[in-house]
Amino acid sequence: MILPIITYPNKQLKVRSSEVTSFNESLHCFLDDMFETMISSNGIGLAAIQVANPIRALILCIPDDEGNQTKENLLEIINPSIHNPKGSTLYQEGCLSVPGFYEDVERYESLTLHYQNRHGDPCVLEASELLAIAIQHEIDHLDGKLFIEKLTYNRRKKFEKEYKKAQKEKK
Ligand code: Y12
Ligand code: CO
Repeated sequence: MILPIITYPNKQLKVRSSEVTSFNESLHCFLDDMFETMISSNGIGLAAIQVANPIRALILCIPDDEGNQTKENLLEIINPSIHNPKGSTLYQEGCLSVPGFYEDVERYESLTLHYQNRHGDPCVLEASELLAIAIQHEIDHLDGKLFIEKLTYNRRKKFEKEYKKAQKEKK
């Protein structure tokens, strides 16, 4: 099932999501719905709060060399924590909850991720490049933060002006 994606400035996006404690059928169905929703919107990452569920779950599907996104390259990341962050990198980020806006954001270049999979098994992943950036972007969602909050004052002002204008034009 494709779920509606909440967009900025909806206040739900500011909520800090809660730890997942039940790794049951209902969680598995929800993760499947998140995948369908993300793929249907041309996304590569989605946090549960973006579809109005405040739990610490996110999915990532970085396209393979042929540009395909399949369940084979899907990561389902639950109750994540970042360890050993290193370096810094700039990348032009976008977000399904802030449609039509892309801006350079500074992130750690590499990190170690501790998380649980859909069965609650503990997992560890070494991440760099786009995967490390996407992980940080999605974990920020679990903490109620959007990438636009990392912009400088002037860039944020420019964003608010452009975004409001685009919203008006949509109506
Ligand atoms: C690097 C930086 C950020 C992330 C987080 C995941 N972000 C996305 O998946 C964003 C996808 C996106 C897709 C959109 O739709 C189309 O392009 C058709 C979009 O829509 C518009 O801009 C209108 C906006 C964002 C991962 C890695
Ligand atoms: Co996002």
